[in-house]
Amino acid sequence: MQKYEKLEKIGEGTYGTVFKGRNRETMEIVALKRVRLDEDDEGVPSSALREICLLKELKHKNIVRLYDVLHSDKKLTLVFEHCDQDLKKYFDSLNGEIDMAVCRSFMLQLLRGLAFCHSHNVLHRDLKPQNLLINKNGELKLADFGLARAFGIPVKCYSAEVVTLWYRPPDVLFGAKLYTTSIDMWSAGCIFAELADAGRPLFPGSDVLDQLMKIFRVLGTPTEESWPGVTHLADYVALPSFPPITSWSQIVPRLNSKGRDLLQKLLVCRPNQRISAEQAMQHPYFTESSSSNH
Ligand code: Z3R
Repeated sequence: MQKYEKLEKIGEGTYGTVFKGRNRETMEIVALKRVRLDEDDEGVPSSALREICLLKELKHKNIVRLYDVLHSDKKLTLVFEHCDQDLKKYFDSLNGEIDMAVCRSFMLQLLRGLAFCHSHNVLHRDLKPQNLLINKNGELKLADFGLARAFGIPVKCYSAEVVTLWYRPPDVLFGAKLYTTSIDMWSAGCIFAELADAGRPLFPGSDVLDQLMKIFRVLGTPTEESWPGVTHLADYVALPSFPPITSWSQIVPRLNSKGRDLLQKLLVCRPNQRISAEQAMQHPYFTESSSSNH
């Protein structure tokens, strides 16, 4: 840690506190993430360390670079590229108004980052506005990629804060244990709707059942017909049968029809029917002439 000077606190993440830092040799500003694992643990598992070290090779302009992994005294500090702010803080600064060109640009950058990680078989599993970082020049970068596989997703943050369920897909909420890239595509859909509504979350559930109910009230309750195998998932519970809504323009009024079409292709309950990041990047919503308001 002598290599870095710790500066002010900039955030609280799932695994620990994030500080601004400075490389004493190069004077470069970085983000230092001190990871706290279980109190009574024997230090950092070697499997987790190996996973994390592989993430240093994941280099893309829409992924927050992991520069260094510092492991000493059973403590782990991850040294990341520094960004100006996270999307959650950006939303707080908007006062309910977002430029739809910014919404589209952020969404395309989110998909580019996802497509890159997914092509390297790295999943995020816990995408949310707090780990999307933005710079003053309008760049968006995904933070904390691959950490969920190394450390798991706890129920509570190290700071005892509850981990949000708002961006979690129905298959995971029903206890599906097979994690695939489709999990991040659901989260991307929730974030897209939130971007289009200047930071108002789409499905702000308070617990697993409330989360599922909020989703099904919009998309309709899945059945064995619409989603073969759903009733066999580990934590499946029968819920009231809601029909799907017919008017997406009421859910995301500021999003044009191409944007609403993309959103519906992301927010599909049956995971293997969800659009991939690579396909989503090719959607007509992103073609230059698609800036219409209807
Ligand atoms: C890597 C991993 C997590 C974070 C990083 C870098 N930078 C973060 S969180 C951050 C958060 C802000 S500024 C930089 S904030 O001021 O918007 N909370």
